[in-house]
Amino acid sequence: MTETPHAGSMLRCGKHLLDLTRPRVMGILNVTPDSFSDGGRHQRLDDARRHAERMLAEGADIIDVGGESTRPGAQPVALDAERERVLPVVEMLTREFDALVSVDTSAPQIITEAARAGAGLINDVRALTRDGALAAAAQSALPVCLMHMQGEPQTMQQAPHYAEPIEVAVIDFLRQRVAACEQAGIPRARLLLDPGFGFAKTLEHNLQLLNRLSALDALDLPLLVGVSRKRMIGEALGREVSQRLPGGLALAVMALERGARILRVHDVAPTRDAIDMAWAVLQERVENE
Ligand code: 9MG
Repeated sequence: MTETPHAGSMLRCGKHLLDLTRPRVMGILNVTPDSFSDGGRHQRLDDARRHAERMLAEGADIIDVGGESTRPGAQPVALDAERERVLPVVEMLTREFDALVSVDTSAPQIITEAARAGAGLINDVRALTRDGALAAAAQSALPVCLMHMQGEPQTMQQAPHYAEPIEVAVIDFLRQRVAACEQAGIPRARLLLDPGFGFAKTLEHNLQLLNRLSALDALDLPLLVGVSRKRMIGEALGREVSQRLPGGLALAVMALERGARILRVHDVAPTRDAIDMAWAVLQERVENE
């Protein structure tokens, strides 16, 4: 367990200040066609508003808005479609709820436009590797979550392989991306890291990575973890997506104990309770040992 807060435990996210000395919940708001009704722009915005309002009421600290599916096998999305899905939602959530909005994107244009629309955080599963993404993120002045992945969502689950132990591969990759960010003018104090559960990883890789998550302490940056409803739960327990909540809560608590400070989830209320309960136990250990 990470007992001392990171130097960067207060994260400036646009006009919001995120205190990472206690665990935070990031609620997932997918605005992809498979997640929302196709009843037109107003209907989509209404659906997004209702879903976000519920997650905020249940205790979400951040709403992560994404217009590109990154599930294994997913096709890339055209820039105009991503813009049309994401930007009105970011704008609405910041204006109507004053919410801390994160944008799940790899596109430099969306990074720039989302920052203008009020986003407070960039969540990039491609760790700013797209042409122009480093510069756009540097210019936005927003914090960035850099995630580990090998290849692209379309093909990443076709026999993922690592020459070294999985946590070593993840740490090496993230260390290189942190260096690239610093070179591009994004200071370490604006970075979060994510080991990328389910991204180019077998079940064995995912289980090992969770067991060895504390090894990422070597990078001394706050950790974000997403395990909610993921295939690793289905594979380990034989559960369909709709039956994966208990497995996801177990993984979230284990990730918290191994240093994660932001949990990216679909089910906000049960996750809030699970991690707040686990945190109370962990704090007792810190205070009384
Ligand atoms: C967009 N997205 C899907 N899964 C994710 C995960 O595990 N982490 C982050 N940062 N983003 C994710």
